Amino acid sequence: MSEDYRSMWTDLGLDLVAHDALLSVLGQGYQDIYLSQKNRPEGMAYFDFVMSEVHGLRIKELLDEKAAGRKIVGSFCVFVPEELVLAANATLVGLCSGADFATEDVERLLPRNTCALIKSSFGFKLGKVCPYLESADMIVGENTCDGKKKAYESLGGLVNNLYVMDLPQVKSANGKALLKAEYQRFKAALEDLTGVAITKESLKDAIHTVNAKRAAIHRLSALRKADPAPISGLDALLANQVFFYDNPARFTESVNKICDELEKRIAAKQGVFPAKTPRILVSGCPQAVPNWKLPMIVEAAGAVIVGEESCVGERGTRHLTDASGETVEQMLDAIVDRHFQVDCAIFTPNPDRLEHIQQMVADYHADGVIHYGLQFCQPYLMESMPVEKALEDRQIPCLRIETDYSMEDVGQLKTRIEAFVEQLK
Ligand code: BJ8
Repeated sequence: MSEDYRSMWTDLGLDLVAHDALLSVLGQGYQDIYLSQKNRPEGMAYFDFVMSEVHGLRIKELLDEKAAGRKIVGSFCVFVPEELVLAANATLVGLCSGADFATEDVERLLPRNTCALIKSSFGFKLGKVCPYLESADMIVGENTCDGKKKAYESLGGLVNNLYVMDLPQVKSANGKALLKAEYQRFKAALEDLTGVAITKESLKDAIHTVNAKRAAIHRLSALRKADPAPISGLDALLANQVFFYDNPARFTESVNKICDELEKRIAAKQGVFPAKTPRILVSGCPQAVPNWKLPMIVEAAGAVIVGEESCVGERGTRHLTDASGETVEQMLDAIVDRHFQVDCAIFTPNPDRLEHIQQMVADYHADGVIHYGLQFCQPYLMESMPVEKALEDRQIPCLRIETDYSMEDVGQLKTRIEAFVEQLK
């Protein structure tokens, strides 16, 4: 970190000892996993910098925004529309966490058999180590899976600014009407928080800003179709992770710069791995920073990850919002239309996800799929079985793994993934 941010962290109420421990694990993990990669695009230096300043400069920027009167909104789900947040003159940051912390304290509030993503978010709060959580003026929870919706009842007692959004579970007309009603309620809550009324001009601008971010990721994804792959799955995942908390315009510019570089690499047939390296699509639960366990194992086993069917990946970013509306109401409808296409496993039935996985296999020329399920995540573990069957019916190899954030199963995962990669060769 380029500056001493300790007084900033103290003011935010962080536990400096615990926070130092977290930063040192994060820094070491990043060093071992990311900085040891070979042949990375030069543009990844930006993301290395972002990661080195993830609790430093970015937090200072957010606090400067707050000092200038802007509000910070934290969220745990891609159903929280960034367009509305930006249009209300606030900044959205993702709060999902990818590391275990304060586990004993967490298990006094949540059952042991709760997924690692939920436990980790609680651990970051109870351990007082997350400056994003502590900077947020509003924290948005959502009624998606049972684990999240019940956990927010407890989280409400730990933070004083929790807003819970109700979400549909069925892709019906009623489901869509509920989403619209909830986005209208959220819009009113944001306007109340910021004191800024959302106008057609501010909403149109916000739609363009978020679409530009998504379009940059679409461009990056399209370049991953090339063989040899011009960027590792690890690096592409990092860009998808940083999507959730970087300044939007700067993020868009940085991803586009990497894409310019990747286009040249592709023209020169230059890859991070040799041509014909086995290509894998990862499908399933979101992988939040610093959860890099799976791509680290896959790419060390001699395969390359070419796409993520995940909310930290294509499920989260794949559709743009139609910006052609001329009224706030029309643009709100467009935001509903865009988000209602997200095929999270909380929906029942959820055939769109199955189709999307197969489409991604074809588009990214994947040789096989690894279905990534977090332990105790009923929606994705339940869907992993029909996903495996549908893929195998089409002779697409599929490996279902169920894991958590600990490193205890690395040896076992390595063995299974190496055997899977051998099968693809
Ligand atoms: S739209 S995937 S971001 S809910 S891993 S907490 S599902 S038990 S994260 Fe998600 Fe929104 Fe859906 Fe996407 Fe529950 Fe499963 Fe845990 Fe999960």
